[in-house]
Amino acid sequence: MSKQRQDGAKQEQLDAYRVHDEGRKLTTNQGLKVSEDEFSLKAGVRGPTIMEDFHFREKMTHFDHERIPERVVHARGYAAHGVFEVYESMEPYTKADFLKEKGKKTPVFVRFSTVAGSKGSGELARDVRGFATKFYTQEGNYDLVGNNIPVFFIQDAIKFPDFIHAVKPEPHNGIPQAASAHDTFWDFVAHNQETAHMVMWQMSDRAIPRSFRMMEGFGVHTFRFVNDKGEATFVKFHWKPTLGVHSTVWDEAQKINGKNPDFHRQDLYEAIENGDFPEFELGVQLIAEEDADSFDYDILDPTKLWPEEEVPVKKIGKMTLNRNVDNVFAETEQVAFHPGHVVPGIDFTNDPLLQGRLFSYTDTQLIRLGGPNFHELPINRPVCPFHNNQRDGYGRHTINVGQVSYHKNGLAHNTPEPASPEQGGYEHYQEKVDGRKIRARSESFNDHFSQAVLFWNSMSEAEKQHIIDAFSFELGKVKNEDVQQQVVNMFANVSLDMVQEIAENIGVTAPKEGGSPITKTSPALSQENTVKTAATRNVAVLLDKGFHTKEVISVINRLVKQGIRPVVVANKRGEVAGADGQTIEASESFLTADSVLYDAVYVAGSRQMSEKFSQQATHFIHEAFHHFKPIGSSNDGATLLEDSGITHAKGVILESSVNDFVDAFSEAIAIHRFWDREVHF
Ligand code: HDE
Repeated sequence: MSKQRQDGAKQEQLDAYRVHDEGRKLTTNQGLKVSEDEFSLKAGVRGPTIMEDFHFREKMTHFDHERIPERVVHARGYAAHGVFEVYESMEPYTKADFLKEKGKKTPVFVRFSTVAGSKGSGELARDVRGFATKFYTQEGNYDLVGNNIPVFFIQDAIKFPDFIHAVKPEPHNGIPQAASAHDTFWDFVAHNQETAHMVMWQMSDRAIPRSFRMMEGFGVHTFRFVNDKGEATFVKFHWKPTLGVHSTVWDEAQKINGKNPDFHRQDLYEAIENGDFPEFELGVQLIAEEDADSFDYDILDPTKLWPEEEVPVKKIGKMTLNRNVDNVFAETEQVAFHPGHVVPGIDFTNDPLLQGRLFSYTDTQLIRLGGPNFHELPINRPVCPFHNNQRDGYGRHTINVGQVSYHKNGLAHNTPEPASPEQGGYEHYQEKVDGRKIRARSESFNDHFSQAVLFWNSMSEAEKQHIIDAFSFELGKVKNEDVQQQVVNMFANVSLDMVQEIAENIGVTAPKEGGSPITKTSPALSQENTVKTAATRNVAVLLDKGFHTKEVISVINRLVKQGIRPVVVANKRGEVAGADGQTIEASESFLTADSVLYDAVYVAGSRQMSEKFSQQATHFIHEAFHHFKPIGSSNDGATLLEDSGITHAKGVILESSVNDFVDAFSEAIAIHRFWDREVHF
């Protein structure tokens, strides 16, 4: 284990709830020892089961009630514990205690998710990813409930049920699962053009991440920091992964969904078990109140981002995920996030999407977790004390002692805490609000395309091609031609070149007019400019009987030294003997492993490769090549690369010296993908 786990206040609290069942005698829930757990109580060995069998009834009843409703969105999720540590005090901007002191640590719990699919759906869907963080601060829980895309589809919460209905499986036939490639989603897009910017992101590589560990996170909305003096600053939150932002390719993603629908959760789980603790730096973009109107977009519009080149991201701390959950249901399923869980120093704005979320999240927990006491579930409990006059309800755990359950009272002397810095009561920012009641959208929210264009302009050629391919796939699955045409016409506002290619691919009329005069770019939006490192990447080592022992062992050891994870794949699992008789254990066979599950392929081969090995390895290499992955061989395996005709291509590494090979191969792994192979799907 490379790094030490730091268990804080939250883990100590959870310890009180953790139960270890190993070696324990079975009892009923009432503590009665049971003598038998395989046979129900019957009237005679071949007779009917009888009502009196309280043990059977208890066991079966509990089982019958095991399921709770899945989240209406973000049902498919996976979570981990960790710690957040402050780099730089934010005291000038916020009185939030957990951000005030350099070095201060706060326990966190993070749940990553897809949005549209149900609880058992494949994790490589083309979709937004949820990135929800609960900070267990000394002033109460603060939830930063964000996504991996910095903007959203709609501008007003009242449209959320419509949007989700449009993207979920169509109600008349329940198809398709976890996919936006169908008529109702695109019909919604065409009729709600505020979706344009977000749809560009969704059609980009951001929507098919390589790993939860390699995604950015965004608070999306504009929030407020409020300092001790009551002064406010507008703030947007970012999570920046230290491993950089990386994606899969769409053909690969679809195959992963079949080969390993748990690909993302397994990646997160194993990284944490291996001590490769995922890290994300917390960044803030700040805009002073007086500057709020000086941008060419409305800073309260959730379909707009603040380009990082204009409003820099200040990194203020780092989150390290260092502990897997013990029980997925108790922790990952029962965790209840809410953008309204704030602490003093963090406040809301009038973003109409955020305002609506403040209602929805408690409401949804009430149905999902079955009543108003979900805050008492171990994963949801704050680490600071909590007291009030709320009482009773389903599943109440707390035994509130005493006769008083009301405010104001003279008998118990429990009062609110004034909002002074010393006493710490929460005070809402005293924003002056004055207006007529009106159902309308501010005109300043009307520009739906400028930032969609900014995004498009900022993409590399490969990223642009992926967007065109994604649109062509998604619209290609749409059956209604009017919908296809409307979408193509709509996105002519972004780029004429883009839609002309899409139109051609799907067989509708290519718009002749459109495009945008905007030439601005934001390099931070392109994944080409992200952090590049080979650390924690997995490499399939394809090995056949009679391999060059010294060389292969040396390559494997050197890769491991660089933090890379080699996985040996052979014709069969188990020991594979090298040329000198020494063996290496293959943990996977060609039946259990698949090219799409690895970041790179090292073809170790052997001097006399078997027919079976050559065939399987060639297929493996072929797929890796078409997914633009690094492929390498130091010696024996080279013939397979030569036979595949790929040795001229970038990212195909052939070196006979082990040192040179490992250096070049790791560099290629860090680059991640070699897009200039010019292969399109
Ligand atoms: Fe959510 N969202 N959302 N959402 N959201 C939920 O709450 C909702 C939005 C996000 O891992 C639900 O507990 C409305 C934006 C995440 O448990 C629900 C609107 C962003 C998660 C809900 C939005 C998010 C949720 C369903 C439009 C990024 C998963 C289950 C106004 C900033 C949290 C639940 C977890 C979950 C409502 C839009 C992020 C129904 C009404 C924008 C990460 O309350």
